[in-house]
Amino acid sequence: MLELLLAVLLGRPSAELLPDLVQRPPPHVVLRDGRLAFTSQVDNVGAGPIEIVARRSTGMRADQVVYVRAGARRVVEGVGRLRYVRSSDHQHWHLLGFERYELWQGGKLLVRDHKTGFCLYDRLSVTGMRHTRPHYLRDCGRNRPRAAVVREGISAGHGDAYDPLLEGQSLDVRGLPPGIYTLVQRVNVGRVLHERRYDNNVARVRIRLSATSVTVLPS
Ligand SMILES: [Ca+2]
Ligand SMILES: [Zn+2]
Repeated sequence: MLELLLAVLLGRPSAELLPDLVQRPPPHVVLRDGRLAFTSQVDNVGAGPIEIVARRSTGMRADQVVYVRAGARRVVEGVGRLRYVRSSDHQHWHLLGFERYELWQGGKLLVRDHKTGFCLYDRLSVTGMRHTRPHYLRDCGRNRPRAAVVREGISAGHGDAYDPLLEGQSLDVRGLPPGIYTLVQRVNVGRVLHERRYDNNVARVRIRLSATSVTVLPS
């Protein structure tokens, strides 16, 4: 607390351990049943976790917990909402709107995603960062639609990735003519989650789309 007070008084950089989310370009893009399906990966390369907590008493409003050195924390209220999702591969609480997917051509937005949200957890370690044990597990209040509290997040040095086979990891491209398009993936749209920086929150890959296949072009 004293350290934080001094940092404020002296105008030094914040003692807050802010996360820094990075949207990685998708290595896998496939065409399946008229849909462009893809991986998406978000790494946290910041000083602290991205942590979301939601309580039944506040209607599952998502609050962000920002950790401060010396064990203190600050809660940023109302950064989003959690929704309980039931489908073949999901039975847990999703943070809505964590990532967005778009298909562009010539400065024109053609298709947007309709994904139901994301369960954040420490799925993989970020290459080149200090290795720590996973803290946020793939739980997200699984099988607890009446949960009193749900906490999810991505630790610093960990990443979360989504498989193209999962529901919502695709865009409807039926009716689009063959050509070159840009697939855009964004994390933390609207900058509602507090981060160290935001300029690394978008990934763009150029793709060549034909009637039967898709190729990722070198950037
Ligand atoms: Ca960022
Ligand atoms: Zn899910």
